[in-house]
Amino acid sequence: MTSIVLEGPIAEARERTVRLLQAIADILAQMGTEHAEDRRRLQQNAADLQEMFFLVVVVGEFNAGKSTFINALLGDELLPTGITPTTDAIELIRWAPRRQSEFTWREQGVVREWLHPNTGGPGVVIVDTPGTGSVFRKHEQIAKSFLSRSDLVIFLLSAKRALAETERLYLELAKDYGKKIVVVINQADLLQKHEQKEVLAFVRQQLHELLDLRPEIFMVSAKQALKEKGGGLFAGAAHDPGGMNAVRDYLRSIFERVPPAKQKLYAQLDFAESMIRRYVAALEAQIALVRGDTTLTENLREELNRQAGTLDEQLSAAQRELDRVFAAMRERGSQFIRRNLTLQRAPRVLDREAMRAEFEREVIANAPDQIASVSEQYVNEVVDSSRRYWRSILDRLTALQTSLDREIGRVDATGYAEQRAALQAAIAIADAELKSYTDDSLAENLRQSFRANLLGFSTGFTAALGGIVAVVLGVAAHGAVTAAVGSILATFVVGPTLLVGGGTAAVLYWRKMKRDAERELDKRLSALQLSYRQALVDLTSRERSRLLQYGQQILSPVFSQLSVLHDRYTSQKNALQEQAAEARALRELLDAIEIIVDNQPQPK
Ligand SMILES: Nc1nc2c(ncn2[C@@H]2O[C@H](COP(=O)(O)OP(=O)(O)OP(=O)(O)O)[C@@H](O)[C@H]2O)c(=O)[nH]1
Ligand SMILES: [Mg+2]
Repeated sequence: MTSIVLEGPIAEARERTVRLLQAIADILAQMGTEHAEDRRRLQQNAADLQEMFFLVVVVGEFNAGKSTFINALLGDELLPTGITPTTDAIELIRWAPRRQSEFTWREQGVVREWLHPNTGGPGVVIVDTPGTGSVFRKHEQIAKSFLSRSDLVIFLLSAKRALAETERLYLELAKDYGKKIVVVINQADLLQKHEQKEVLAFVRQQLHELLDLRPEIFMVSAKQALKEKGGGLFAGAAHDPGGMNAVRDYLRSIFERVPPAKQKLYAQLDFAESMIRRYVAALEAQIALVRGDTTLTENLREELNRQAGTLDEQLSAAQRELDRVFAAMRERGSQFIRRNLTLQRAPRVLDREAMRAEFEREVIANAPDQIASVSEQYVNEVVDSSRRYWRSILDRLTALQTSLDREIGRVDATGYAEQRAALQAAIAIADAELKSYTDDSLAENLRQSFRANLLGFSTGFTAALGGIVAVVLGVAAHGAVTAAVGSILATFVVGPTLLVGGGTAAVLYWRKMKRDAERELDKRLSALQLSYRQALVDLTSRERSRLLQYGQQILSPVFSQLSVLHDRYTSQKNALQEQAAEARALRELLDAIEIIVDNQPQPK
């Protein structure tokens, strides 16, 4: 015996739908803990589809013989039966390849679960309920919820009792739920043949008049049938004194009518697809967010590069200023040489201290202040622009963080936690950088090194000048001639002889000496000027590399976090889209399954 519900294309579609729902649940599990509720629903639906694909619920007054009837269907005395109200919880008999004689609590004290191979096939569940009107109706709500989920309601009446009020209410409820209802009149053995006919006619009339129902009605003796022990739902007994074979045949025909099964699968596909749509949209929002963050971070990096470039202009302006100061000093220096390197004044030149004082007053003059002000101004510009820069970096990072925080509630908190940590590290470093500019060590260092260089220059040059003159006059004490003027000394070594000779030669000699002195001055000033320029360049490149280093080392983790997130979300989205394709394929499979149109009268 076959059943379309349990074998063939519907069974295949059911298996694939179960896998589809589980696959979506697995993807949600990867997406974080906050989707637990949806995941649970998906898993629940998958389990229902697998285990409770076809739900047959038996209801009726206590003692009508519901449990006995189910045992007769199974051909096995599985459920307890008794003359007093017996069934005190909902009994759920699930298909399994092997009988299990012990039940387990599916829901403690409320729903018992049995496993039996004769329910009809995998996915078919038979549900026994405490009798209507019995003392065990405390599980009313749960009984009703099974009724609402059922695919077939078997209404069991006792042949000895008229339709009770509670039964009528239950029938009405099942009818309202739009359920397929079968009525079974049990305990037929207690009646004579002609009485059976009368009862049947009476029940048929009552159902019609009171409830406007025209269901299939069977008359059986579950007690007798059970004695025969037919081999289960689809294995009718050869000898059938209880009349159960007719019920079995009918149930099988119901199972073969696919529409309810197809509709169930369609409903699950709708459910799966709406889940997929919802989560794909969420992932797309997350991907867009990551892209936005990536753009923000990229802008930051560009700003870093731009910032490193902006100092160039200030640097060359400062250098031009320095050059002007040095040009003026050079001019004053050559005047100083012209004025002092004469025969008359030569002896004065030898007074080193006086010469140095005069040189500092006339040549160096206010150059130190000018240089200090140029360098200070430049340092200030560097500091200002760096401060501005770090401030704007901080602002942007904070904006990024705020946008993250706002989105975290909506999206994947786990993924963003890592991203946020990287960002916070970057913020802390930018903040420390910004604060480091509050003491002006940068300016002070530069100022001090400039001043020291300039004083060294002044002493050095006057010593050199004195050396030149001393050599010329032939009075040079060897100790006075510093190593610094060694090269000049060589030029002037013949001086005294020429001076004694006097005349044009002497004049020419003085000219040459002045030229040499000017050259010496120029050489020294150029070296000094170069060292100042270099100091500014060094300062600038130190700043620049600080910024670039930040860009590489600090922003990189933020970047790599973002790309990790981007990849993760994209692969999750792809996985969901694969499942969407599977759902579409399943829908086509279902569409193609031929259905047997159910011509049986339907309730309602
Ligand atoms: N004569 C006769 N007795 C039956 C038949 N079916 C059940 N009984 C008896 O009726 C009594 C009640 O049977 P159960 O199967 O426990 O009835 P139930 O509807 O499950 O009752 P609750 O669980 O209390 O709601 C038991 O003593 C059964 O032996 C039948 O076809 N003929
Ligand atoms: Mg019972």
